[in-house]
Amino acid sequence: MTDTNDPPDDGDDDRHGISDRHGDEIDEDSKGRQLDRVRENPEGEYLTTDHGVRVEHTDDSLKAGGRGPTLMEDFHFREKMTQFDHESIPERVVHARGTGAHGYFQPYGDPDLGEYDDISELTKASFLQDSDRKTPVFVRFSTVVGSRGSADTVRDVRGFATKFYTEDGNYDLVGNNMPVFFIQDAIKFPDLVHAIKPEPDDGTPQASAAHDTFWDFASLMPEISHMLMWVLSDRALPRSYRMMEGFGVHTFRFVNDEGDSRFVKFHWKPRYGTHQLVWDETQKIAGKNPDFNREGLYEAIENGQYPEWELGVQIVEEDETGRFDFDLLDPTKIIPEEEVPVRPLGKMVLDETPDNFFAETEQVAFHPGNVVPGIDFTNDPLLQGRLFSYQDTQLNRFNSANWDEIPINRPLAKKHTNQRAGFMRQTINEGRASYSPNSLGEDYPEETPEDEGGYVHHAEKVEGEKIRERSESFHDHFTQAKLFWNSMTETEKQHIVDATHFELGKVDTMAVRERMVYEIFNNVDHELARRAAEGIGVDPPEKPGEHHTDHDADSPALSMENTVTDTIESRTIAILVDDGFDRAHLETLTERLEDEGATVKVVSRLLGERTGADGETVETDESHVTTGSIVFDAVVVPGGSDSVDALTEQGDAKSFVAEAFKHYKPVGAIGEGRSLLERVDLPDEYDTDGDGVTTVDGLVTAGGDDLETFANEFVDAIAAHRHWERTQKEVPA
Ligand code: HDE
Repeated sequence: MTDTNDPPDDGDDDRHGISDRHGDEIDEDSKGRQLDRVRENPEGEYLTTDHGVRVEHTDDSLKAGGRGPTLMEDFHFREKMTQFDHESIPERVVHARGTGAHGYFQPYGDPDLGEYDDISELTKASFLQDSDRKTPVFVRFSTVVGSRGSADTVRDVRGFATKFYTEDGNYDLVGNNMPVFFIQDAIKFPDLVHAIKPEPDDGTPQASAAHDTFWDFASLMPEISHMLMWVLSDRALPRSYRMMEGFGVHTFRFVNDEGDSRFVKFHWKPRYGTHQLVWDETQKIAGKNPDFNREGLYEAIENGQYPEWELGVQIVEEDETGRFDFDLLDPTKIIPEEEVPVRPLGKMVLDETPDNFFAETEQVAFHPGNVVPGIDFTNDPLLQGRLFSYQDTQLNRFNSANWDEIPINRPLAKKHTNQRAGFMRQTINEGRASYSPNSLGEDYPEETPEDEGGYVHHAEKVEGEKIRERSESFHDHFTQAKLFWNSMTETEKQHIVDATHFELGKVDTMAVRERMVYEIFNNVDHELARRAAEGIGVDPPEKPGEHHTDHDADSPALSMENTVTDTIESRTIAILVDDGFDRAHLETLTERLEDEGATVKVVSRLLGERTGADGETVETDESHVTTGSIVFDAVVVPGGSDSVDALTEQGDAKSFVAEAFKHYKPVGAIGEGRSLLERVDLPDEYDTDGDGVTTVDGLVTAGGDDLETFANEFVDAIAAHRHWERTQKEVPA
């Protein structure tokens, strides 16, 4: 009999030439193929009951006469309604709102591992060894605080959870887009989550930390300081999931065949760079398109602009931990990348969207305790607590210990246990013996010795007294928060200060605002404390707090400005037109931008066709009703006098450009298109009248017909992402 975990028995080892249901070539042991076995498509099929009986009529219940009562015997009605009544499961207590995608991980052939020769010297994890072997993955991205139906673009940490379906079993790397955490010990997690979630009396606010209980808690918990810097920074406002870093947060272990163990920190580096939205934009997007990040993920994949990350590790020998002035087991600390470089191991590509949100993204269940030989834990007290919590929470979500049997969670590796029962058991295990040892089943399933792949925990020596206390080595809460602040550019610092004004501005209790300024910010950095205080009605402190550190060390890797700025791949650009637009401008630019890997959308006052000056039409992709500049990375206005005359009369077109300007985005205009910029009343230094191509602070204009130079400069301006150097004037947007 076939076990659904078994690889298909086609026999030969040629991994190519097998097609999935879309006709695409897939690996024979891919997750897609495993999922194909349970996929169903109603095309051409009859509607049936849950038990396969064909349904003749589903629009009226069975009644005693047209105006009579509904009859109990209507099995179709009862079944349909019962299914409906039970079709929700509890949302995740945190990370409820998320989206996911399938893809693969592929190790590099000859990665630069510094002093180490090859990966096998570091770990025996098989999925990291062979550059010919792609391991299927499913990744779920999420916000933390908001409910399942909340908006994507809130200020929050983003979850970045990856399930690797390796040949040695599932490995879950359940990380975040920030490398540190709020608390040091898992026992504080329920307190943290209670404080940050909507307040228990009135259930507000949704998906936001900006309320009294969170900041009350924060102001009393100095260990939160470093994480607060991240959450108040633009890291909490990612432009898209494919443009954020990921981190394992805790220190883990790599273990090789000889049993040698080293400490590692996991990093995901995005191919498209680490980019942000601006705060004003995030709030508007939350109204205009609350699904912005999830739609962006799907669109990028469907356009072939596959999200991609490089997986890397920082490696520390066990006997080298003394070189740091913090404890590697403390999850509120990073190892600066300048001190210990991130060594690249391979890349992950997301190239397939799920077919069914519930069955895949909602039912996927992660657990940091899912590790494979070669990867092990440390005594980080936050990690240790997580090892309990995730199994437990899945029991709550699925109401069954068999959550691992659901297709999205099922390993590709063979699975044989002595568990055979429980709610919703899927597997039909044969045989009488479901215990170990047994003689009736010839002692199968049998244990695997370590050298044949059995998981053996690293034999760390552990000795201690039973105590409830925090290690001395966890006591410095401000040095790295200051390191983060020092590493920010002035723009990034200003964004952090602005964030304190919003977040604490929403706090009613003055004592909480004061405690945040005096007990937390003033111990991180005196200037930060003074600037924060000014916006929230608190007297700025006269001198630095008693725990502040004076160090001026920085880590350039922490600034989002030191990121990839040489590609426009997967960016979205709006072209604003009305009837009478210049076709050469539209077509030349569209072609060039698409060649560079961007997506171009024609935006106009209404959907439907717009007619160019040459009498030919173009289809509008989005109207001002359905979109806004907030969801684009850049905007360009082609020439064509009738088109531009019409645009200059439209408030929506003007605010489109004005908002793009206000949000520091590249704005381009060609020929007559420049008069729309004039109508927007930009600050004086942005002169748009020149003859040739002029670029100032991401504002690119062309007087003549030199489209090639225009396109080159516009592409560079988009690649740079946002133009913080731009002078802001009170642009009415
Ligand atoms: Fe989680 N976390 N967490 N967490 N976490 C959950 O598990 C928990 C922590 C993270 O897309 C829950 O299945 C405790 C750190 C992600 O399905 C729950 C502690 C990091 C996701 C849980 C932490 C994370 C979760 C809720 C402190 C980054 C979403 C639903 C000890 C390294 C996974 C679920 C997905 C989800 C507990 C701290 C990442 C309740 C007790 C640190 C990405 O089990």
